[in-house]
Amino acid sequence: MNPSDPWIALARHAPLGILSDLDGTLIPFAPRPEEARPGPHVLSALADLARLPGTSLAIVSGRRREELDRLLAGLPAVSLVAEHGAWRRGGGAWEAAPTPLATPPEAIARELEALAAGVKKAFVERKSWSACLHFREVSRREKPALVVAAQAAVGEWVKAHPEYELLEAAEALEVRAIAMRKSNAVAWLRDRAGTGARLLLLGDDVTDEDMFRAAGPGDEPVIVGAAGGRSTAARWRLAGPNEALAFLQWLTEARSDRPTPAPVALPVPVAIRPKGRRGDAPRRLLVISNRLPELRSPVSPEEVRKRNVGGLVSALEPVLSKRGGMWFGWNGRTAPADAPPSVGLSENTSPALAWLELPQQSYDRYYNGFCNRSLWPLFHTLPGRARFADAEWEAYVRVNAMYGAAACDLVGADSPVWVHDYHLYLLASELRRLGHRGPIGHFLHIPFPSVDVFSMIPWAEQLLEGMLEFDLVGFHTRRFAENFLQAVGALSPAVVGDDAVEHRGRRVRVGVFPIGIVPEGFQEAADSETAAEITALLQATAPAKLVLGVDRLDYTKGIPERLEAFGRFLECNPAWKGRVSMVQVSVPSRADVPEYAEQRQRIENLVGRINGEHGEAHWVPVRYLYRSYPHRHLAQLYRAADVAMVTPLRDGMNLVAKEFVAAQDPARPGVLMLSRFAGAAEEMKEALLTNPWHTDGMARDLLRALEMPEEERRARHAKLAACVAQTTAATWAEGFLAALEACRSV
Ligand code: ADQ
Repeated sequence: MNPSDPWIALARHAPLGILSDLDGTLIPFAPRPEEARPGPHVLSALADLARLPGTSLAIVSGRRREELDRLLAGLPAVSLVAEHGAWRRGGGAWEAAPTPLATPPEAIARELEALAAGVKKAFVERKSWSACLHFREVSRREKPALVVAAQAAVGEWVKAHPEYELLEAAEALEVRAIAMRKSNAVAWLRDRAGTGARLLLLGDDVTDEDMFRAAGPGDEPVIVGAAGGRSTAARWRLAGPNEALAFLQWLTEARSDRPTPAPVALPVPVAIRPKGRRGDAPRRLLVISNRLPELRSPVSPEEVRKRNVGGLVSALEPVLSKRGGMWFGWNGRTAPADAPPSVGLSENTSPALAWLELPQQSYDRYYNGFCNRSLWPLFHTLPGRARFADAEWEAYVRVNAMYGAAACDLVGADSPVWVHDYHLYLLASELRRLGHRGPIGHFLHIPFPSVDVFSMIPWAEQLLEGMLEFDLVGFHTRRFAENFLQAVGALSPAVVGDDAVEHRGRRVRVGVFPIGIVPEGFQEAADSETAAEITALLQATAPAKLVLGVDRLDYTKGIPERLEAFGRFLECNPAWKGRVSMVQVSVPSRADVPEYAEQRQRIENLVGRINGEHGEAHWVPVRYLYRSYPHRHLAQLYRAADVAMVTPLRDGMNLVAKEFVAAQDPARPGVLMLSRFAGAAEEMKEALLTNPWHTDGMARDLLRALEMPEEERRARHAKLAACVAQTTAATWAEGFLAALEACRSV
């Protein structure tokens, strides 16, 4: 990837919002604020940028309204935000940001003015919700006494006015209303820019950090200058105001229809923040997964169709939002090969998010390589699909180290850390090495295979060593936990107990935590009025009975095997032709891994074959939808189905099975056909269990499901519904976290 690629992508994105500070960012500091002013080249660069279609440009500053009006006169297309967000003007007149504050800082402003009065070149700048004492030009002899006296006065005043804070800026000291932050301007500009906007945020000083922290995963926060040596929430850096201006000019060119301009000094990633600053980070739960969840709602029908869904997000997001804490993972974007990985933070989401951007080559080898083409198939006991490469294992080790380095100063050293899935097995040893003291837990969302299969991994021992650095290791089922304990017994010197392992003087707990869903959500959605597109789908299949498949498009989900069984069913039971239709909904997944593209092809061929062999003018046997649906729509499909075929070749749990049960009408429930090899089968024994490897058997089981008497369906459903209500997303997460916290006290 070319270093300019992310910037060209940003430049071409519409809508685009640009929010930039002025002093220190676009113009160099001057001894007195009134001496710093944007020159003609700055003004014309801003005018050119603001003129482009689909572009919203705003200048955000600590300065007063009148000053901004004066400095940026003649730029009507540029919006202005004054006094750190207290006032804003977008096109029309200035308006005040909504504020809950009653007391202006009048008294403390007078006190500071009294202090400044006796000191040459000290002065106080008053604003609506702040007062700032400037001492840039005060003599070295007088400065320390002035600063100490001012700090003491402000310290006292702030104690009585907790809605204010003391801010120590470069050569100035400011008392400012806490509510007046530049982050307000981020939300304001995002609204003005319109749905789907990405934002470019430029700033240089400590007040701009609020704006950087408010950046979302699609935004690009850029720090201009050295940030005074402090750590920054920005993800990119530009050397100074001249570079920032050149970059904005480049952006204007790149955003026009003209050929792509030669890159100027584009922003470079801010390296991982320096370590040793974690003393001030609070103790709070840190969740780490390979990829961050998409918390933002999809904004277009196209985004809804392609939305990346997964069981982990469905289960963890509601619990974590309620409990607080931070979620850390890859942001879905890659950086050039030679760039250091960078981290970003957003505190204004729920949960708070922190993200890592990985170098392209490491990502390819680690994620598409070792994770998806070695561990994923092998852990699903499909060794024929697994292959191993030294370079990919090395990338796995390297990327685990990058996650560790980036994660270790996000939270305090005593915080509990919950790591998810097979991507990050080496993370605990890395965090320990960097001084983390709190409990670290790991939960595996996919099956843990038998020791014979596990030991096919060339680095099986190293992986086990990594797993044994956690304090708690959790699995969906008893079977997977036992497989793990057997592997430890066979491949490591650790002493194995029933639910713990003793290793190098440490105790590693091993627990079973079956994941669940939020059942009420599916019940309520299924009860609500059916969405138009689901009604249309159901009308197309009526009056035939409906057999439903819903999965990520993944070879472990057994979709071709299921289609084969449906075809066999029609061959063996011709009387059912025209009386049953199958709907298979597959959400796109890992489309850049070749096996997944092949799988898609295979499914499409099979659907064509079955429809060609059995279809009639008035009846389509299989309808195949390669898309994602919102959960509300899925619930309505589940409710309408007579049979759900949830038939993975192997699966950690499988949440679709639980969602289907939760969405049924208890008076007339459909039948759940469930693979014996799904983790869910350990709990959901009242489902019609089936063997996805046996086409004839599955076809017979489908007949049994379609013909099952209502009384039997109701009895089975009642037991299944009780199980789904008992093991939920909340019991899973709370159970794991309670066990993790308990590790500390031992
Ligand atoms: P997944 O392999 O992603 O998760 P699963 O548990 O079935 O599998 O969860 C899939 C989720 O995606 C469900 O919430 C489902 O509703 C949703 N989904 C599937 N198809 C969809 C579609 N077409 N449109 C919209 N949503 C769709 C991994 C493991 C599983 C384990 C989970 C949780 O592989 O075994 O159950 O993690 O631990």
